[in-house]
Amino acid sequence: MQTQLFIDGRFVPALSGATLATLNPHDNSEIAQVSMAGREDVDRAVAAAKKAFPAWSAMAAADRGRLLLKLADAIEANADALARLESLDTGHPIRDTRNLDVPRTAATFRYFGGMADKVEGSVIPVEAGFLNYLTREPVGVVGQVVPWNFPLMFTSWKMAPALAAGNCVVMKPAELTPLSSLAIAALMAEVGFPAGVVNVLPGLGHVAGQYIAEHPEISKVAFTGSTAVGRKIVQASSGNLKKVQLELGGKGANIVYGDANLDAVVQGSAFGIFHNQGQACIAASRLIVHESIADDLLERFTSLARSIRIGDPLDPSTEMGPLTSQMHRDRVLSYVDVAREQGGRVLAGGKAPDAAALAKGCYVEPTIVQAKPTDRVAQEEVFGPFVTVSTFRTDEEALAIANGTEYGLGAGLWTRDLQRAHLVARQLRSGMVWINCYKRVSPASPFGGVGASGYGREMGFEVMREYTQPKSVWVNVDANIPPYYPR
Ligand code: TAP
Repeated sequence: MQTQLFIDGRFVPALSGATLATLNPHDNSEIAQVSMAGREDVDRAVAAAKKAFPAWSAMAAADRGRLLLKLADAIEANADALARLESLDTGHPIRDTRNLDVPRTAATFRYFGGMADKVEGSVIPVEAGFLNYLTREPVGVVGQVVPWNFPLMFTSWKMAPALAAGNCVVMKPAELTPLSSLAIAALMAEVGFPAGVVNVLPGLGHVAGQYIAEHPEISKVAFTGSTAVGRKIVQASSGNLKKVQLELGGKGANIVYGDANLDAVVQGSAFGIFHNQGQACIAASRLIVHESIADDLLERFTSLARSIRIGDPLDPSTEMGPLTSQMHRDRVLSYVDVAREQGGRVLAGGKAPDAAALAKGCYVEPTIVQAKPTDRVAQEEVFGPFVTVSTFRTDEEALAIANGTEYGLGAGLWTRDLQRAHLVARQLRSGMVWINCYKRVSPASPFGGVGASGYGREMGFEVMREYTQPKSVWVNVDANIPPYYPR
């Protein structure tokens, strides 16, 4: 297990010698002491990335792609160890890290390995006598700041497209969960990525993260995390006007119409909110139900929530693990009081589990709260296994509730009515919409939001636009046409 900073192809201690413990959220025991980067370490990493950039960006795109494909193979070859490390550090159940996080991480590196040599330019029809063509060039050194909820997967979401496009990377994982990004860095060194192309700097957000956003030699910063820090990133980036890409919070609307298949709704909604203990920006955190089916649906949904097996993330039978930190668990539980103060009714959960074996960990029971759409718990991102339920009578009312927060990341709807499904999908103020499913993601499909959920898109070809800049080239190709505007 690597616990030092990864700079210029090597693991090195922070210049200050500072380290911080990373904890196992199952029992809050220490897993390891991890080096914490200071500003001077960010400078070292940026210098290494800058040095590596000319050769990396000039390398044949297919060769960059080949390295990403080799990395995907190496991730699969080390799948069990990576899954275990991620479960230890984050609290995700091992069945999820093994079956979802690790395969999705490999799939993302593989998808962008294939993408590397497909980023084409275009020829633009301008006036006679001139050829105008457009190429896409890498941005340069890019800074990336990632959160603690899916650290392994987000390492691939951030790094893979940036590298495929020919950029060099300085990435800061969250202080709570640095281990899987360091493990990926070690695999990158093993499969032959040139030194300096990728640098991974565990560190504190307000120190290393802030300096990455400010750094005058970083040309772009890509951030995933809270809306509050997203705003700070924008401000910090203004010094050298770097490109900014923000994937921020969400408050996912999950609308269930009266004609929906309730078996599918119950299963899909439980996955939407309880997977990864609800610590997902696209969590289905607001269940919005037609009044005609509300009683039936809530009975089934609460009974499923109560049956979820909570326990040690390393136990293969565990369906829900602990939240990733004690502080975050306390924050999530504090929202139960907030709900009650505004008249909310707790239908399930609302507390830590009683089991003595879980007493030292950051556990919260799956929690369902009936609340008004304007209540704080239905407006603010709780980021836990915490879903609000409200009812509606008309389609207009459902849409108004769904669009009634500052966020606009993911939203879902369940109906058998095809026309309504597409009409509502068009009217939802949201970067992603799921019809009769929830929380589907793919490296091929653009991911991102509007409003307080940020801007820019990850994944698909869209993200290649984020990690490149267009260059327009004019060529005078006709000797009979004056190369200047006639006077
Ligand atoms: P954030 O504070 O937003 O942390 C995300 C990342 O930003 C971490 O790497 C963090 O470093 C870093 N960071 C913190 N302050 C920074 C600054 N001034 N400049 C640059 N980087 C900075 O999220 P959190 O505190 O971990 O969670 C708070 C809430 O944010 C959650 O409850 C949830 O609502 C939301 N959240 C959303 C997402 C997604 S996927 N949209 C993910 C996580 C959290 P440190 O690790 O050192 O703090």
